[in-house]
Amino acid sequence: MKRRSFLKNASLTGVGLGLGNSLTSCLENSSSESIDDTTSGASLPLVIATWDVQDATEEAWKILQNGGTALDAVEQGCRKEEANEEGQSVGKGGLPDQDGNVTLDACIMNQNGDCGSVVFLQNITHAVSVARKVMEDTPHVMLAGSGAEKFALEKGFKKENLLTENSKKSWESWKIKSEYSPIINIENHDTIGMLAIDKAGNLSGACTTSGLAYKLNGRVGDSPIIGSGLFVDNEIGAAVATGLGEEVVKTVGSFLVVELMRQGKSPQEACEIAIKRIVNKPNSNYKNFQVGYIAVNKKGHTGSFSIHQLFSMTKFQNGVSETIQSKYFSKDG
Ligand code: SD4
Repeated sequence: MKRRSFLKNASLTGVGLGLGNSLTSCLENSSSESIDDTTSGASLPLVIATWDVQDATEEAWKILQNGGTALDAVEQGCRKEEANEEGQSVGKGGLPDQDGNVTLDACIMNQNGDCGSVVFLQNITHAVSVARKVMEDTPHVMLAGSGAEKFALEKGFKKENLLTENSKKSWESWKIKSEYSPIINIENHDTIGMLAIDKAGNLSGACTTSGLAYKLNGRVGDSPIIGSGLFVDNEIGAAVATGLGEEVVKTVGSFLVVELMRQGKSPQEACEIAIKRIVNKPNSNYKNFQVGYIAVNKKGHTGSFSIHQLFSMTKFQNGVSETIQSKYFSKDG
């Protein structure tokens, strides 16, 4: 699997690397995807996901095509990515925190507005499925750390060492300088966020990640936080985020995108406004970090937008998979 790279670094203080590229495309030049201009419904079912994740969306599509639920589709799609050891920011093989611990964040949300989430989960590959169990088998929304792990083991999940040799080597090279300048998104690996509408017209979403590489031990990002990393409202639509989680949390990004759609914005417009909300904050350091959103509305119209270039969305619809380059805000790339 090949994904688009966008390299953005960020430090704990929000200072990161310069962008390095001189790029011209910007919001002013961009037009919304044509599908968003339509008033009629798009063909259903469909699934969209952050990045170029053909294998994961294909997995989800198979379920949708056979009449399965959006919930099963997003779970199975995300699991595909969690099991991919080459992906260094999701599931097994994810890059560890500063102390060498792989800690996972994930959440899932269904058409009834039910949700489940796990944060700081260790030793279990399929965090998204543990999140689903939290949603379905407990009276809670979120389980953390050792409690989440204990719960997963009780539910029959397998205990595994998630730190692969490859990721261990990357961590060991990082430790030489121990500078907190983690790569948020680069060729090959990223958080996966997935949204689907099934044949019955119901929406669900999921998001799973090992979070920022070399984060502080105990750090939790946006991905497992309902409303920030993911939000689904079966009446309106759904949204999911990727990028520097702290910035998404501060603006409750995915909920914002869905609420904008409730107010009549297209998915594309909603993603653009939510990105601008981050960019336009006083003293925003947006040149040094990336955030991207994807969204779908109840009619099946989709949108995506990011701060910087090279964010993409994979869409599987009508049996065809397509990777769509996201429009982006920054004139600098
Ligand atoms: C986080 N949002 O933990 C995740 C990381 C991510 O692309 O999406 N990286 O902040």
